[in-house]
Amino acid sequence: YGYQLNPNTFMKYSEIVVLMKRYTQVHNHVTLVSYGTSYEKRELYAIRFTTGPGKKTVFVEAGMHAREWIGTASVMKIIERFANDYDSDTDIIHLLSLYDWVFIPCSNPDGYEYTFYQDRMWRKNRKPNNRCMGTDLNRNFDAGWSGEGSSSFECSLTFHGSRALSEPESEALVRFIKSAGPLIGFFSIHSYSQFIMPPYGFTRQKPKDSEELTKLAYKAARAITQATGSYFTVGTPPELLYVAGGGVYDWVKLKHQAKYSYAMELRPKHNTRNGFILSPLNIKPSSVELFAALKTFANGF
Ligand code: ING
Ligand code: ZN
Repeated sequence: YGYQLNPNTFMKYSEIVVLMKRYTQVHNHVTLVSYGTSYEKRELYAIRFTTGPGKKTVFVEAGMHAREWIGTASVMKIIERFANDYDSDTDIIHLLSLYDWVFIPCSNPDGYEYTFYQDRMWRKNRKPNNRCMGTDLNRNFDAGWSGEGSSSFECSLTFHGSRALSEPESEALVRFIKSAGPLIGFFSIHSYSQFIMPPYGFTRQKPKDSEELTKLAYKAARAITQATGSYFTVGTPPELLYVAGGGVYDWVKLKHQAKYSYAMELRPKHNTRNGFILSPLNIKPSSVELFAALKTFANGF
């Protein structure tokens, strides 16, 4: 039993919230956390799964960039599994025996909503600046903030904001991460390109444990290929894309001591044309890919 997602549609934020509330109502191992409010006064939600005290937390965040719908949808499918199958699915039972799990399916709900009704290609949040709307939330955190790969121009897609954590969505997320207890893993889910990216994004330098983190990323990439046949490339943002300061996963690695901090780019592959706009038929396989990766990571921490 349990509430089933329609596998064939991308949900609006209001539908996502309704579903998460239902999971909390019918399951004791599920808690919905309202961790703040967006600029347009939407509640920011995280959903936590736990089957007992004393465990470290794996934290998965998606939807920071409004147009990257597949991340939100894939995380919602995984949330559905953690909610409904916690006593029947041996994978879920095992993952919940290892760690507590926190998921944020949509950390930028104002932007996300805007992509449904106004501009499908919107990326930033929706707080106005003097000349243009919105800050790139993944350039607004306090790790290499305002450095290379971000823009001080308000109208840019990668505007870093007036100061680190100038935006209600990033400020609330940092406060919530700090309150979430010791993290073992952190995943920032984006699209697209099919990449698994160990830290860092803000510099070409590598953390001391880079080799270990990279090895585990290769293992996760192989698990994805076994699960669906898709290929994911492993490398840091500077190696595969560009240097980009102010990202949340760098902040978590650098300032919040979560050893295993990764960013992922989900379907479709790199250099696909219009890759943000993809058929909902991708939701199921993309969630299978993300799940295969998360499972491999959790077993390898
Ligand atoms: N890609 C990410 C971006 O924010 C990234 C890549 C992740 C850079 C983490 C730095 C840190 O640009 C997308 N598609 O948004
Ligand atoms: Zn993104």
